[in-house]
Amino acid sequence: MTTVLILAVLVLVAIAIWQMTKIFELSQLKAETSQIANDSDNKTNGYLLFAFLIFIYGITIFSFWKYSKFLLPEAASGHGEDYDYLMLISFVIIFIVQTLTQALLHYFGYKYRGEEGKKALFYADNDRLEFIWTIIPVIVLAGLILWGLYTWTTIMDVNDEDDPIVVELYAQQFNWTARYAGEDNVLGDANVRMIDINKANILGLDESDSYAADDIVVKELHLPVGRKVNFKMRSQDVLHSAYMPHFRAQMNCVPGMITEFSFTPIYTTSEMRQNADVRDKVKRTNEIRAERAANGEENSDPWQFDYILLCNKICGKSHYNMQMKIIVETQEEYDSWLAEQGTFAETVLKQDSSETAMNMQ
Ligand SMILES: [Cu+2]
Repeated sequence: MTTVLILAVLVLVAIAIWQMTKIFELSQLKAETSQIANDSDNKTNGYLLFAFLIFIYGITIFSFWKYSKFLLPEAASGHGEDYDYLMLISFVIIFIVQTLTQALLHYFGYKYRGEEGKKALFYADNDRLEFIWTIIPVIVLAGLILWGLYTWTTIMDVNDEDDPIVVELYAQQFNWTARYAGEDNVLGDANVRMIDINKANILGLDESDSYAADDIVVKELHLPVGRKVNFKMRSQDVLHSAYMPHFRAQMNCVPGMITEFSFTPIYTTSEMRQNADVRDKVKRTNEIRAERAANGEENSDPWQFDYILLCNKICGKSHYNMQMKIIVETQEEYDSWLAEQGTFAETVLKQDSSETAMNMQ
């Protein structure tokens, strides 16, 4: 009902404006009524171009001032700095070119506006000018692409140098599971066909593979700071994407194949919590949460920063909530945490052998 009323009011206002315009036109009968733009019209449009130019510059500056706080904080991985620098340089180049070309475009629009008696110059082409405005973008873009390719191949080079830890990230609708390779640092074979929910073999580890016995399956990812990690991604069902924004890392998880990504975390979780941008974000979030708490709304508990693994492929209805906490800590903290986790042999296989023993009795 309210919508109908609002629509009726809008229609009436539109009719009123139309009628008023007609009255205004009738009262101006003696004035110029030609549909052809005259010098004064062209000049007004020229000034409007400048007004639009100021508007786009203004909105750019406003967006930087208002929204740059939503960008990610400093990268927390070894390669993250190169990645961010490449993005920064690309942004700076786009920003400078955009500012200059828009100013020239609008200025020439004004300068060569239509004027009574002025005839446009017929100017077919100019090889030198065309060469200049072709070669400059070619050099800049080729430079950016080559630099980007170099950065890409460096980041994507997953190898066994520097004694990396091997961790599997297993994606399924709608959660993540991590598997550490254990003492031997080799992941045991696994296949979705070997999943046995009754024995809690949720990743389908091959029970006969000796490499699998010391594997450790967990629901929270712990990483030691300064140590390279080689991730191997698997998916149980559909395409997922392992996205760790603070480490500038993302890799698709594809059913039926193993994909890889490698990085070295350089700041522990507690160091990152001291980062100025992170503290600012936590403060802003907790102000909103305090307000929610005062109003008795949900999701009002104070929040503290943690690294996170998210799914970045829309994989189903609960995709938005497919995440896992990542804790980066010192080597000692990591070692003692890992020692507390049961291996595949201690959990699934042990249960298996005790069942067999019971059956034999
Ligand atoms: Cu997903």
